[in-house]
Amino acid sequence: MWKHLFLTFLSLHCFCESKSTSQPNIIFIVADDLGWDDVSFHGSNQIPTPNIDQLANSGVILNNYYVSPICSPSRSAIMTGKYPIHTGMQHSVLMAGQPFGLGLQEKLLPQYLKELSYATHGVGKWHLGFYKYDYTPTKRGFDSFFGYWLGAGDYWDHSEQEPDGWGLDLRNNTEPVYNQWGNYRTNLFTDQALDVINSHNTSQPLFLYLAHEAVHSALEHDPLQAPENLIRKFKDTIQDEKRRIFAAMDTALDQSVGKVLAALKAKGMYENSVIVFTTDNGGPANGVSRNSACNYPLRGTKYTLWEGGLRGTAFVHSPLLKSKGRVSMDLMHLSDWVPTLYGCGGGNVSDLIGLDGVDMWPTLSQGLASPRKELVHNIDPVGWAAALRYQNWKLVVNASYGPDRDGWYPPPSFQQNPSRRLNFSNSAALNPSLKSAIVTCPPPPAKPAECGHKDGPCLFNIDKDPCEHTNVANQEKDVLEMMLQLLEKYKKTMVPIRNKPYDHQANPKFHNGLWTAWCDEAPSDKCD
Ligand SMILES: [Ca+2]
Repeated sequence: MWKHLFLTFLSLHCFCESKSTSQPNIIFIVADDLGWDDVSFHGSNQIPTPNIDQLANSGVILNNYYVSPICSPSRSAIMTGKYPIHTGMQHSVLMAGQPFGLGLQEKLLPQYLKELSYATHGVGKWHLGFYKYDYTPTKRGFDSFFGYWLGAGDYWDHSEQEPDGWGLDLRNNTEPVYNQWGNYRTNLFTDQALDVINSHNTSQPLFLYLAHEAVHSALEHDPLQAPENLIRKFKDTIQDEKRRIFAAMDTALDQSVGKVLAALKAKGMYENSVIVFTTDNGGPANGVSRNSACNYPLRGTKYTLWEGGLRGTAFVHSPLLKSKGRVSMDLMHLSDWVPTLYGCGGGNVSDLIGLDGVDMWPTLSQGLASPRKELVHNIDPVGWAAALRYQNWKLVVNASYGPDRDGWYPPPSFQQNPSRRLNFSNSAALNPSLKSAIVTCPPPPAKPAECGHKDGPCLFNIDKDPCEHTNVANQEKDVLEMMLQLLEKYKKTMVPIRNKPYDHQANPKFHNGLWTAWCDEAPSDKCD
């Protein structure tokens, strides 16, 4: 009877749009550490991303869309629909030997969608905990998972090296995978995603979460890895060797998007699919884990609360969108995906309780005004660096990261080539959405505004000054005061951080060369 009632409810619900007669497939593609200027739809003429551009330009480009500045917090927000300050994931990332993960009391996106009868498959990166098997993807709502549990790894041999160990990190569900040595990760994960699509029983809606490693750096001693044939494509156009290899990594990602689209079309699933593409954080253009990504002209890098760390490259594409081929400037946060996709999949969004995310589907599909007026970028109780938005205003406090991360970093080999804009004028003629997707700013100031502990809070008008050239805290004292009060309000809602000290028993040398759920396999006194 319950099943009958459920199906009756589904038949009455509009799903994403009335055009759809069945629940849409949801294809959620996450790029890792992809910068603002690493896709050509944002203006880069260094690295063409034609497959990504095609979907972005004929979908809705999200140009006022925010992610967390680092991996684990972003992924926790995608999965839970909550700010990291409300799940304990607001400080740093999860390192290999730390016995914690995203809390088991949290309900995750694949669990929400399973309630709506979706098949749920994960491919690629997890990075939300694995010290016990209960924290791994197939215990948390995914029917299947093929990928890695840590934050990064070698693209060819699938090992991950962290300060206290080096071992294999590749899993098929919970089983180690030993036979993919030499298979380039971006292609390997693409092939897995195509297998999911090709073998899918279309009587059921599909949720495919494809979280690439691309374009994250690999191991510290060999951070940039790409197939030689792709690197050669840029031998005449990008002089800087690191940026050239990065361009090849980016190209492999772009090709993956094209293959996924082709598979959806071949299977007859495309017309009823919603494709989301998002980076998890801005590019680490300078400083630690530099991968030669680029956020120019935005300020700052991955790890920082500047726009270069937070303003995410993203779009949504679907034949089900009513108003498409446009750039959305509606404020959006990646915690919005849970309610947006839950509603799109046939769920009643009013059933969702305790989320920070809001249902953005009417905004994305029809261009209706965004229900979101404010968002918390982060509040880190270790050092109290914090930033939040209220409409066009951005407050930044206790944030200072040094000259490698606080500035503006043009792409390596970049030259002020007039064709950069000319090219996009031409492209924009083909699609009027493209031109407004490009953020342009005057040349940056010689000295960035300082917003560290000793400097006092900063205030930026992001609409007028998206590149954070000018701190207007002294000119807009009422706004500043209002936002400081807003920050205090959010501070009171924070939960404690979940991070735990490193456990050396996690070292793969104790586990047959594997990063594994060591607290189940061989519990130490640091396992709770
Ligand atoms: Ca990342």
